[in-house]
Amino acid sequence: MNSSIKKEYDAVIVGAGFSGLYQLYCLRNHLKLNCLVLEKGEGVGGTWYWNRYPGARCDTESHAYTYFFSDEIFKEWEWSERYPGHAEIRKYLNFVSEKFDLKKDISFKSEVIKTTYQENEKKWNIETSINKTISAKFLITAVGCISTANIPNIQGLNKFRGSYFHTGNWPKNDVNFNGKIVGQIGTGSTGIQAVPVIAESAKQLTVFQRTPNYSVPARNKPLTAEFKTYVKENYKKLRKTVRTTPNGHAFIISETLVHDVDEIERLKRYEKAWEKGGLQFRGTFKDIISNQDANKTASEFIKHKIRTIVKNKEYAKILTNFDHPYAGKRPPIDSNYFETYNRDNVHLVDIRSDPIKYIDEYGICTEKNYFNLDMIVFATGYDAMTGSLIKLNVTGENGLKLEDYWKEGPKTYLGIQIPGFPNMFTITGPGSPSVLTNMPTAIEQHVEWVTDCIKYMIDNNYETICTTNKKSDEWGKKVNEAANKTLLPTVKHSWYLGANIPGKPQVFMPYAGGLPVYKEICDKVKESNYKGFILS
Ligand code: NA7
Repeated sequence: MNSSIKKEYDAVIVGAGFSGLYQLYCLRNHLKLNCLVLEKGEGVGGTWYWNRYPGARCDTESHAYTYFFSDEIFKEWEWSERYPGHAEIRKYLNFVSEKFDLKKDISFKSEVIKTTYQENEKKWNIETSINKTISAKFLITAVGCISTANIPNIQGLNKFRGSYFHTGNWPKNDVNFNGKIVGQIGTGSTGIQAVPVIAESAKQLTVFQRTPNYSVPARNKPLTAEFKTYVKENYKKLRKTVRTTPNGHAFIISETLVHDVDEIERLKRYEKAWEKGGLQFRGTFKDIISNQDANKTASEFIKHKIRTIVKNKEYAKILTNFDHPYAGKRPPIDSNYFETYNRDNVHLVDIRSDPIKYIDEYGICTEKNYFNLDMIVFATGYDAMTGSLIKLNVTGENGLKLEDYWKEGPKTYLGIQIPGFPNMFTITGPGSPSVLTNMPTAIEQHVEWVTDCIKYMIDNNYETICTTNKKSDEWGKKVNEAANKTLLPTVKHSWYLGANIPGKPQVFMPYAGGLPVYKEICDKVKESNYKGFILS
């Protein structure tokens, strides 16, 4: 719809993933606002538009990784596997877009390059890569939390003669690993998904691991007809579950503490959870992510499993050389990750003890070795939570640049608004539960809150809404308090803290108090007619 873009809108939404699509639906269909979505990709999907790497799959179960706002969508759509693959997620979001005729209000291939608040007009000016500048009263960022790819600055990469890819920017056409000697850097959730698939076709795969990762089997499988029926019949119950569990998933976290049971019973429960597979392993006991001793029992259990699976003793040692607790980083789930190290064509390099020195025309040189490579896969993560917002090049009131305002780390109120940036709303922004939860659940809560807020403004003839530094400082303290009740801030290299990006300020970014508590806080703000915000 590029040619039909107007100059002015009530609201511009940046991003056509889960959050942008639902925000468009709410503002356009419920509030009857004139809206435009700007999307860099050529289609809907958001993060999933770009994540097409081998093995790319969501780690939330499909019956929870879904919109719950529409009975119709829920009844008509059927997921095929326990965990949805990237292509099926795009198919789902295309289905939703077509169902509600959303695409006519989305401008694809339109990257936002600059956004500036015009104080006199009380409007946002949004400049795009398609040479169109649009103005809008409301600016809503729906840019995703994990969407700005991080390729580490390794000396010599530009000289490499083979091809290299970041998993979060994967080419649309399949990359063929047949007969190739491949190097993969990174063993987070993504790397762990990619390794087994790449290993199947590559001639040789060498994995460069900096930090080992606890991973639990996903036990992905096609969904049975019975389960599909169960999901449809229990739609309301499932919706209630995802909206009332702390992490927005469809599983319940046990109320039992690790030391409430004896060792035999504990191992029995871990074994059962391991067999069932999935993220719910961390819900086996209530205190796994809050108590170091309790966590140790889960960590040791997983370490033992890895040692049992991996036959090469040296590899098993590298894969279990942990310096962080289980689930202190986002816990991956896998399909045959550790088993893959038993293949003859797969090798593991510990780059903590043998760091990468440089890349040259033909491969990767570490301090002790040289690896000839045809291809390099960077599964090296993202400038998470703030990267995609800063990339919008946002200037608020009094020429305040977001990049400068966040120099010491992100400051927001509720993760929804930033002082000095009126009428700008950040869906699943830093300071909200976001990445610690099932994203679509967190997204629906935010989108609905923002929609209600804009409706309140319209109904009461308010032109602008903005929060204050005082409120964002207070909220920052609450975010820290919540984090400090868990083991999450103890992890040195975590992207929750921004520690994976050199020079990025280290501030714990997501709200760890759980979705229901967070929702209650947001609801109270709404019921108080937006106390903590200045409406004018
Ligand atoms: P992650 O979880 O940030 O993992 C990135 C991996 O890349 C991790 O193993 C990093 O090691 C490694 N890495 C990052 N930078 C470097 C450098 N410079 N050298 C060597 N190794 C490096 O990203 P993912 O894409 O796996 O997952 C992100 C989220 O997407 C995930 O939580 C899901 O929600 C979906 P490190 O651990 O920092 O030592």
